[in-house]
Amino acid sequence: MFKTICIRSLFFASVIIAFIACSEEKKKNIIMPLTDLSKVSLIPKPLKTTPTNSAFALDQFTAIYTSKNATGFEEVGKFLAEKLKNKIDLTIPVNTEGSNTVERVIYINQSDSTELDSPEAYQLYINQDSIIINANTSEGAFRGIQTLRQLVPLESNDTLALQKIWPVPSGKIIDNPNFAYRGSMLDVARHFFSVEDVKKYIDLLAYYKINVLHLHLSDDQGWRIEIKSWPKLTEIGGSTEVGGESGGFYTQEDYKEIVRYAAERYMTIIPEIDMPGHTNAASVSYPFLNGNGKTPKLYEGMKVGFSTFDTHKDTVYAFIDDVVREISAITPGPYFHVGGDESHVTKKSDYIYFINKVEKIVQKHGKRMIGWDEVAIADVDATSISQWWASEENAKKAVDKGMQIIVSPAKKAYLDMEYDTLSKFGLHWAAYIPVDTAYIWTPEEYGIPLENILGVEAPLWSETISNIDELEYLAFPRIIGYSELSWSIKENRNWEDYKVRLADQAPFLDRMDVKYYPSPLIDWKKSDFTYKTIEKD
Ligand code: TNX
Repeated sequence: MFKTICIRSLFFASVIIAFIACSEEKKKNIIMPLTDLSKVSLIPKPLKTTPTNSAFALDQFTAIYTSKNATGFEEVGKFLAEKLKNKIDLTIPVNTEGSNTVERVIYINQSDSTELDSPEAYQLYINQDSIIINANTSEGAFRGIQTLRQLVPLESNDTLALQKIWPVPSGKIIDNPNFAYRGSMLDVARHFFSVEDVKKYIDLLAYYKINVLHLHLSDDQGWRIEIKSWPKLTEIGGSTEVGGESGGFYTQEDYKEIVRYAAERYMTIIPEIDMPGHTNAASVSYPFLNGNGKTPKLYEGMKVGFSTFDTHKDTVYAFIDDVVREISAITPGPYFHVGGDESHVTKKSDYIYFINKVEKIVQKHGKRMIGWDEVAIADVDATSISQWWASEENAKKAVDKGMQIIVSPAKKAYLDMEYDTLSKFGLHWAAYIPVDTAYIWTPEEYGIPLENILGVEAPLWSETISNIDELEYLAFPRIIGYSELSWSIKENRNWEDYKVRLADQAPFLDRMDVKYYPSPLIDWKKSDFTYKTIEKD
């Protein structure tokens, strides 16, 4: 085994040297442009960037190689090739053997260097003739290639050179996320979003190194995931949505496809079944669940806080056990979100009793419980996680219990808040959140001790949005700022600098057909950057 690895490494090292020697010959007549790697509009901003002011000449003679014995690395190489094909229409082979047309390499290397001190860390070395991405894990390599995607200019040089060249600015990037949990939530309960819509959102989030998508799968207005042992949940509970349209739901196969697609992008899906409140759709489907003393009816409105499970029936916990078991079995990630917010018609003692019991059910099925900040009033374990959205008192209780906290303050991080009074969609019960307000705050200094912060999540509630264009209007560009707030260290975050880099995202967003909100605070760029190469006789 060791011998094979050595021979392979030697093979790749010699391949790189041979390419370099050979390409020096052919490239003589092209002068690469002066570049400055530290000025490229990367988001999220990397930990450390050192420019060397030259460029790698990406062209048709470039090939991608990956560490072959390292799990997932070849797939990361293929993902990069596919994305570059889409962006610049260049076909770059991955791990081709014995090709003599290859002059330059992008090498995605599994490295055990101790400098790579987290699974998502990577180093990117861009030289004239090689690009090397070092990472401990394929996850780190995946984050690294997102940076590389952002560095490749859309336009090739337009000089007299014989072949098109896309100069990639040279230098070194050392990068590592500030927080391990960098998320967004999508509410598919108030309005249903198709598997295709969710995949598009996942693609956009992954480009900005977001690694968690939390799906809010049930609420008063709809139940959105098939539970085989309780089929009426989707038959009845999935049949409508806010405004009275026809709703919808994911079959377990659909959900698995979302999970698979996310995993391919190193993103964890967190399922949420909100309870004991926000449960009208479940109670309409199976009225024995209902605990508010009324006859449940399908609900298409927006007000919340009127529903509750009956917290004293064993059959309710048997039902919850089935739901958690079926969903956990098709969820590879470590978390199960139980909601727990705004249970205004559940007595406090009943609420505590309920959360205590449900936490144990979640643990029995091998998951860590997450709940909105209210769950901290129950006797929850330190291993459970509180998602802080509103109450400082609850956040403090969670800290006292030693819990990890996901920072999602509604006044700063809610994607469904209107930008301003002219916003086409959104609510404003917490605040107006223009693009600068969304970015100018410091999760590290928001009242939670650093050691309790798991990360940052930006929830997108969907009462006012019913299709992907409307989703994009609220999420973009603000989610791009949240990616930086959770990935980049605070010393690297600065609004004046960020807003220029954000302006430079417009060509990407346009290419991806994202209907972002064109905030007047940003001087949006119309075209992508490029570098001119010069040809010499
Ligand atoms: C509060 S945030 C809710 C949701 C609503 C949202 C609208 C939270 C845990 N609960 O039920 O959709 O406000 O902004």
